[in-house]
Amino acid sequence: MKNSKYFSHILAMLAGLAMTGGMVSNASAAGTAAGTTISNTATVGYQVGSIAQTPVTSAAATFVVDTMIDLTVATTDTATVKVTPGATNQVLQFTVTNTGNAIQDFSLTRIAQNGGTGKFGGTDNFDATNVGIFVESGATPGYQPAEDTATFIDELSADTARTVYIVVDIALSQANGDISSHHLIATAGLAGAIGVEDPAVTEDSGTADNKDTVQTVFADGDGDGAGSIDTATNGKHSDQSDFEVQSATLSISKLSTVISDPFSSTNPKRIPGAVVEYTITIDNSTGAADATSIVLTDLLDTTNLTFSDSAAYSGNDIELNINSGTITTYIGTDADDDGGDFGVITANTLTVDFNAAGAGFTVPAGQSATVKFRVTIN
Ligand SMILES: [Ca+2]
Ligand SMILES: [Ca+2]
Ligand SMILES: [Ca+2]
Repeated sequence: MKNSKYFSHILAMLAGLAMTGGMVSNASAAGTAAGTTISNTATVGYQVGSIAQTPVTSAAATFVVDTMIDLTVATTDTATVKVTPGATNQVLQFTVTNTGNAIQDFSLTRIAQNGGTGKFGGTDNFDATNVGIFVESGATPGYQPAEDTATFIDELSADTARTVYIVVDIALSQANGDISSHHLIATAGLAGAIGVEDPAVTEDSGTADNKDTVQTVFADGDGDGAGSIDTATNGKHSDQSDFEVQSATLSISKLSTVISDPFSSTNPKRIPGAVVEYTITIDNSTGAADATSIVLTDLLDTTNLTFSDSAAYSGNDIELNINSGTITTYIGTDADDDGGDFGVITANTLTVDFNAAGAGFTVPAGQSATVKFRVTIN
């Protein structure tokens, strides 16, 4: 009987511990909310002469939970964001998470990396232009200039996050492989003024604990890990992401080969009456992006040369060969209804604009194209 009583007491204790464990796991990751009043009493039970006496209970010990400022800035980009020279509204994406225990505003600033290593390993070598920082409105995923217009995070609850964009333009002069790296810094602000950017929080590190007032403690980490962009426990956090320029790197070259002269087709020379073939090479072999809408023009020296209706290329006079395999040919001197002509679109000029619409042709990244045509020496 005594033993069973003892065991039931142990079971009750275990149940109590289990309940405590459950309460901890149900608490938010940010912990107990700032300003929560916690009040406890202590009780002692005792016996006198084997007779249980009325338990004695203390006065309540009451205090309020202080504000812990904590936040995490993290990019959601997993590699450099690829951009084209001249592109506008290019976006680096981050999340800002309130990991503290109270509602806060968060102000947003950017620091442009100046040289050194980018987030994803490249070396920063240029600054983007027309930089803005905007908060996702929640209306449509991704950055929409007309929708995502807020420039600070307003009244962010504990344990919640918002998406933030650094938005830039890329100068037309940037070259393939250029890197522009950016740090987003969020700074914890006060809260309460809805729709208004409240001032930055100051902490109460220099004052003694007052159990009856909500004091503020910074608990944030060092975002860049080097103490240069932000430091631990300064009410800020940061992360970094990079733009990488991907561009076509077009070069063009022009060579001539003599095909025949009026006297020899085995060892022809460049005498009057000789036929010469021009080969123009448009090279994008080192480019990282397709070169599109290419229109080739070549003003001929018609004092000394005559365009040849050679029919040398599948019965036509001009050949466009993309990546040594995709061949299109054109009649040279008819009206330009086929995408290649001599002297029709522009006098004395060879024009290859690909199709009847004049849309131009594409040389994909890593490839080249040649245009061939023949002339006779006057
Ligand atoms: Ca949006
Ligand atoms: Ca506010
Ligand atoms: Ca910090």
